[in-house]
Amino acid sequence: MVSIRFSAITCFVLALMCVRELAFGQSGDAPAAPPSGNYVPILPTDSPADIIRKAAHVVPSPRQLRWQKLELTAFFHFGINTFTDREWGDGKEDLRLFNPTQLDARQWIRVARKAGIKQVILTAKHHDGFCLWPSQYTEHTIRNTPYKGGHGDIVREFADACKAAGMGFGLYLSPWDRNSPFYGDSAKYNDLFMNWLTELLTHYGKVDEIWFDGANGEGPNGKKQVYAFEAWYHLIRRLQPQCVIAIMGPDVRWVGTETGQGRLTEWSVLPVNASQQASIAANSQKDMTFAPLGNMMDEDLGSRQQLMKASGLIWYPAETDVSIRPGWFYHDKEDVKVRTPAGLMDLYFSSVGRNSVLLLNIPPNRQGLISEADVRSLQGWRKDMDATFGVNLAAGAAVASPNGVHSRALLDGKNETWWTTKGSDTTATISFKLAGEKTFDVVSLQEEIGVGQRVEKFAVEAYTGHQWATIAEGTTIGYKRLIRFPAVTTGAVRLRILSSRLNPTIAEFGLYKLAE
Ligand code: FUL
Repeated sequence: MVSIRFSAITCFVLALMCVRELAFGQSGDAPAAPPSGNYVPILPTDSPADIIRKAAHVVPSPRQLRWQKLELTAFFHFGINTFTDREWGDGKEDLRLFNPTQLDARQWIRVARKAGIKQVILTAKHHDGFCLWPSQYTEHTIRNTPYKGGHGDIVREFADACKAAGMGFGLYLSPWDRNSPFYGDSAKYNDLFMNWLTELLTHYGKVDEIWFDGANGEGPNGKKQVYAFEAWYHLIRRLQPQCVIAIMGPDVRWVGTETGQGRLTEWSVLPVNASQQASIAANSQKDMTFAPLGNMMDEDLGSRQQLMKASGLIWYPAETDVSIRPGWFYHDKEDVKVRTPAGLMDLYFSSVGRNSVLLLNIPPNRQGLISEADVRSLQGWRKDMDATFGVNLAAGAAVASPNGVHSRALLDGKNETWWTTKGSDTTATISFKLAGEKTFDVVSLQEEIGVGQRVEKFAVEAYTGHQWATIAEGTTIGYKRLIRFPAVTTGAVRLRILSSRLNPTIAEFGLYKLAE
């Protein structure tokens, strides 16, 4: 039964592939609509070439694509730990300690928005079990704190502030719970968790992201809690179908560190094994609802070699979570350790610039506000970002690529239009005759991931008067690849695509000069 369904889907995917290739070969206009589907099964009869071809056609779901384009998202770690000066509470905290006297979620959102952040996530409940909303399923909530005389609801204030500002709204809900007496009694706790999720997904309007982390400490009496991830995913899909489920979830993958460093080679198409495939088959062929397996910290997740071992392929993009301070929660003593604007710029290059979304934690303080030190750094960073990326020095260049089509797309500022090659070419050289001599030290490359991730190796060269010199090179591009190098002054640049899984599709090309 399962294999019949797989074959039907495979035929459909292959048919779509054929339609697309014909469209590519025929004209230089924008190619036909891409195939849809962020999952494809591998059949025992597939050759290595078939597998690579399939990998090149796996695409993000609409919710994954929206999320990827956000580039910059933020975390707000706030809760009882803010008042106990701890990172992990034990669930026994005196709730009378929780009393942010000037809390203003609109200030958090203003600060984030001015920094260019497009979506934000609040720790509705961290490992200590304290709920920032007045849940009816536990007494360990904001209702039993002095905040607003027990009538406060910080999830509500946060949701309202997001909606008023047009900011994406997300919630972190820790599966690990050090307060609940049910934790470790798997069925009972999973029911409670479903109730919490239902409250959060039904009382606060549209939710754009739910973030589950993987911590799974021991319950009372040393019992191990087994999380009912699949039931939680189904609930989220039913109540908030547009919501991405991050980290311990099927839509967004943890990059594997908390240092802010993404991989130099970062594939968004990853292999799934037989048991994950069975889980996908049991649910639906198109929408993944399995908990991620495998070690997300491995350096190589998606190379050709990894794909050869797969039972199926999925679109599973990386998110880089990192804090603006050493800790996730606010601590006075870390006011002097806030990342500088230059440090934040480094994070941008090592996360967004490596085919990942940045999730930057900005923890509100005990007053319930983002501290001055963090605000200053974020403003300085934004100023540098605007000064750097405000003007594309490649704009107005004359573009030529002998085996390419739709060259105008490279400089039109639109991700949805793209350059590609004729026939079945997987290598190409695109030359840019700049509008005069320009000085730059950053190159920005973007693939149109709406049709898949394909480029495996590239080089950028500048003409130095006598010859072409390599100024940047790399492997994957994906949604965005940024590379810094010593400043170059030249009137001619070329991008060489040296290897690609299928016709490369480049959406945008940019040259920039870093702010002084
Ligand atoms: C981790 C947690 O243990 C940290 O406290 C923090 O919330 C981080 C984002 O995820 O797993």
